[in-house]
Amino acid sequence: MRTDIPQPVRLADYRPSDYLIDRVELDIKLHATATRVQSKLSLRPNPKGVPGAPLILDGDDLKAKYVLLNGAQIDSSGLFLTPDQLRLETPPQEPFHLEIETEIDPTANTRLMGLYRSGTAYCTQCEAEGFRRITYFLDRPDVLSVYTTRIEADFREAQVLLGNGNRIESGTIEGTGRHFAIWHDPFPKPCYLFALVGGILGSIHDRFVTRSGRDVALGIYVEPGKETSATYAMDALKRSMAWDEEVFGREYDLDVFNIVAVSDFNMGAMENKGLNVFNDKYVLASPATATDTDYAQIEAVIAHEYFHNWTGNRITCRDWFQLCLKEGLTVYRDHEFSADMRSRAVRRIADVRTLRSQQFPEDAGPLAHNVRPDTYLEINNFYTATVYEKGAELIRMLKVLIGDEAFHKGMDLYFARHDGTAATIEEFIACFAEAAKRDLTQFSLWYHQSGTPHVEVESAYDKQAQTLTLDFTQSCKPTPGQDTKQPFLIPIAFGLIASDGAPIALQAGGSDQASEDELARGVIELATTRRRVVFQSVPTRPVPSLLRGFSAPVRLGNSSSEADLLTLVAHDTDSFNRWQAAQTYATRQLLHAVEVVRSGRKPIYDEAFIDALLRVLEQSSDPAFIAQVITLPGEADLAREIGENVDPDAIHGARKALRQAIGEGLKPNLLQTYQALTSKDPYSPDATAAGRRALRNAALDLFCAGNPEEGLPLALQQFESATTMTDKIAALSILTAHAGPEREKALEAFYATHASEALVIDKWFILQATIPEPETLARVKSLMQHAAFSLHNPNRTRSLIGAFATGNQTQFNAADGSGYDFLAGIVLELDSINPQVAARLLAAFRSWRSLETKRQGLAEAALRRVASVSGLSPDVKDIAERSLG
Ligand code: 0A1
Ligand code: ZN
Repeated sequence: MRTDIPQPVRLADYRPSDYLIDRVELDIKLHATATRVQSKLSLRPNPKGVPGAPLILDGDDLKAKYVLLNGAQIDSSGLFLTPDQLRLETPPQEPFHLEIETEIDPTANTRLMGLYRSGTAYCTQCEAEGFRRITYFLDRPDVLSVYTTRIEADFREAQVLLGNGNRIESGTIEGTGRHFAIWHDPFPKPCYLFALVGGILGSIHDRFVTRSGRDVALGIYVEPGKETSATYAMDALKRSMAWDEEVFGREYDLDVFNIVAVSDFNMGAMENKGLNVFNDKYVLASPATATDTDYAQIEAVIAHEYFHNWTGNRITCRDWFQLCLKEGLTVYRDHEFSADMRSRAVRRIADVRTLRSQQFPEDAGPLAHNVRPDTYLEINNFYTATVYEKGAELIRMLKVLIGDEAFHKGMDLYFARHDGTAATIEEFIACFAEAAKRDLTQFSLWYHQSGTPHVEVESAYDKQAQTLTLDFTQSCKPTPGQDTKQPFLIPIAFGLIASDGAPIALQAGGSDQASEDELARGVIELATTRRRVVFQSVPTRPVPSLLRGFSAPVRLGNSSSEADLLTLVAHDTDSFNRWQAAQTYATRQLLHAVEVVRSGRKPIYDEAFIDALLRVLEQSSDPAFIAQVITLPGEADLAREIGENVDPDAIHGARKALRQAIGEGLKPNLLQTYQALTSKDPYSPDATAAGRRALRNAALDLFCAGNPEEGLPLALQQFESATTMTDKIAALSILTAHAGPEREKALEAFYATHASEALVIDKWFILQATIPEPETLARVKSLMQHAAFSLHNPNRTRSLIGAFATGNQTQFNAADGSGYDFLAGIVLELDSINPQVAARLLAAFRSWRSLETKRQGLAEAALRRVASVSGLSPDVKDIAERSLG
């Protein structure tokens, strides 16, 4: 354990390592409680380092058995060894060898970093700083080494032995019941990409021939008996490999690519070279256990980890401040992949929903940080929506700014120039500046300034002069450590449409012109605090469609009239903005209703909005898109829009009332949609079939909201007869939202059917944790006593505790502070088991300052209670202190 007070790490202090490790030979003898790790390192002074500097290897909770320098014992005055460090005072100044043996206990490893046990397997997680929990090392991403790993284990305990790279040897050790495998990875890599797996695992196998003819053996390893549930993941893997060749010209580079799914994992998955380790949630799927959303996520995560082979592994990060170099770029790539595999418009809407619900609150609260941070206390806390999701938006924006051709030229240059190295964001951007022949200095500010810019647009049409004037203003609120901001470079994709929906041709004029280039691309570049753009020869009053496709991660103040919003909903050629216009309209209605509810009155909703939804519902095209349009903004979305003095109960009340009004107003239409989309086809996870299910279930949900007496029996019928988990969980979620004996009966029946499927039971926990009723906290507490619950399993913890804290706005934010107290208590309990997961749970407090005063006080008290405990992990301490900062 690192018990000393954590010191901030600063980007400004970066200097190259004083030593390099060219080769690593590991010999690992797996044992449940006493695994032996022998490490032979070939080191040399780094020509870029300080000559004669001591060699300081990182450790974390290690027990050293012996250390040899060039084969000999080291004089005790020259070697300092603690569980957290190995320090050699005067290392040789020419190449030398170090041999170290450590003993580690994978069974006691509840933090799930380093070598640990999950089910019937041994596995590792080394990013960001887990390798130092296996052996002493230069645990930093800019030290790249070639690894050869020998793994030895009792055959009965681990029939499967996997490592990075290609397997070069294997055999049994006569008379011992043990066997071994030797893996060699020819590609130099940082230690965070090291992995090994040993265990009793089932597997499926396939092949992929790359376009230059490399025949790659693909394997997916899962808990025995679950093999058939890995076939969709295998299919997604092959499609990812083909797509990366086609779209980015990237081929796979080893003869083997293995994926292992484990049930205990802190995050989604990990891109270890040639040996990805996954949270089994992102591998296992069958129609009876996984929803359409699960299938889509599996496809995306499989692609994400595979794409890291180039963006992350072949080119890695110089230091952890550059995390977005691999993560933002790889998320961008997986988004594009999913858009190509499914409906681009629907994927874009889903991605923006995620950005707004996960990243915008981060940017608006005390945990706001740059996409490229410049200081951290605990790097584990920077695997955030800002680094990942906003990081991906920056890449997308870059492409909008410089165009597709220059973007791909820049990517090719990046791959060619930096392959085999550990790079920085500056080096990455330089490739695009060069390819586009454009100065990207102002664009780079996106990486260095936190906060979500706000763009206001005033639009004025002059009938006489036939001109349209658009006045843009940008601003950005202060964020921690950044009181003032320089103007961002904001690309605003746009178009003008007439009130009948016809597109209007663009002609700029006057002194406030949009450039020819801007008009041709349909993108206005807002680079200053204010900008006016005037369009000439506009024959009728147009409706501007702005920020098409969500061309920049900003909040757009929208002063369009309701009539204009309806024009956009009906006619915009940009599907994203059609959806957005409906969301904006709904949000406006709901924000007004929240005020009405707060003043103790009953909200009334505008018929025109409900009519607009009806017209969308009547279109027969793209059910998945229609499902998105009729799904109202969530409670957390509304809280974010309100921004201050938030009352979660009023938001819940307003939203419930609108859902009821829609359900009542569109009763026959919703029922008709529901009935028309019944399918007798065999299950297919493809986007079209999934889209039909999405619309059918969204219609049922609204129907039940307005007509529970007729709706609930339908939901019950669907629950009982469903052949897919999508339909079953949709029905159960409707039943769960209504108190009564049916709910409890349905929940019991669901548990009884799926008790042996951990991933399905996670859904059962989520549903119960998110019931918006005052009794829920007691239910959550009693579910913690359920045999199926364990704080040691991250998926379980997230399903019950995480879902309560982030998915139950009214009960987590209960006015008496009980939700806050509960979470604080759990975080403290979990901190000694798994600090990484504990810290993530604590981040649920990130928006506490936007609450109304009484809740603010209670949330602050709970955070202070956590912060005041001594002996906190750096992970939890960092989140607690920054949240209060
Ligand atoms: N690089 C992985 C994310 C990841 C980060 C840290 C982990 O440690 C517990 C695990 C995974 C990715 O982006 O997929
Ligand atoms: Zn990643």
